[in-house]
Amino acid sequence: MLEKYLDIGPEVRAALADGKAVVALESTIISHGMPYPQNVETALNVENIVRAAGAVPATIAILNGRLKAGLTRDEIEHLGKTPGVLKTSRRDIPFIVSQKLDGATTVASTMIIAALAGIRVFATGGVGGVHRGATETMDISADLQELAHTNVAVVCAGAKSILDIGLTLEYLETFGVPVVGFGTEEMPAFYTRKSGFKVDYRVDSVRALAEALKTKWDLGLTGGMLVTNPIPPEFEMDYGTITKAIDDAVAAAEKAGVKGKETTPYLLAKVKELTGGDSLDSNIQLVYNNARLAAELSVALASLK
Ligand code: PSU
Ligand code: MN
Repeated sequence: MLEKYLDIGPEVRAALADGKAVVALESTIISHGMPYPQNVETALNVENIVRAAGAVPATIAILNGRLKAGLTRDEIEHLGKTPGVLKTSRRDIPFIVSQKLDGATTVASTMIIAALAGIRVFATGGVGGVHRGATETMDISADLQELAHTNVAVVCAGAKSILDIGLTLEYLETFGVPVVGFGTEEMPAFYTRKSGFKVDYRVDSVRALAEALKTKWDLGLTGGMLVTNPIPPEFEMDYGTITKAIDDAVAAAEKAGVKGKETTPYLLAKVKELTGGDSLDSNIQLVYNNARLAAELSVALASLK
């Protein structure tokens, strides 16, 4: 049944069959999160970082209506330079697939396809969350419901303050999603190591993280875990600069009447524009840092009996 929809790349398939470490990677970050050619370059470097840490990368997308776990270099290049590839979250999958379209997968849909393929660890930059003003707009990313239900650990650099980080944490608590700080008590805020909010658990070793995940799933506690990994200090942005850019981006989005699935890409692009490219450098570096940790986590998880 699954073969009807899902293609697992040969390298990924072999690793999964041997019980070896595999790391899922998303593709909305390629098509909507970064400009060409940095997006393609970053996606390929991320794959190499995962390999160097002893795991197999599985970049995930929908191509020509096929769910893909593991892309070729040409497929990554195609996603990176084709304008208008559809941002695909959970609700979009049936249409992108049945109409044989290309879709760049968000955290939510990457988790879905990873789980179908049997991949348990996923690295990205930032996750979606509860937007500022959500008490009025009800704009809450489908990523959070996916974390509530789908058994994939997501390694990220925390949440951007384009979101309401406090409400995002409340929402995750309600749905039983553990939020872990890797080497930190404080939830990182993507471009900065601090956000002013505490994580639920600080974990200092990859082994301890793998044991917590295994325990969760052994006990039938379905759903994911949000592993937040602070940006390395040397790539951190100035707090005042990024906060101002984000506030201005949120105000611009409101003024322009941006809604629905356009909101996050609009805010990301605006922040990039307002910080004159500095935020892109930080963004790339934190993704590399997350890829490394996810690969180590996946290796540790594969070694637990
Ligand atoms: N946050 C980022 N970078 C991103 C995204 C979010 O810092 O690239 C992307 C991810 O693919 C995430 C999606 O899953 O945006 C969330 O979109 P929405 O808020 O529409 O659910
Ligand atoms: Mn939304």
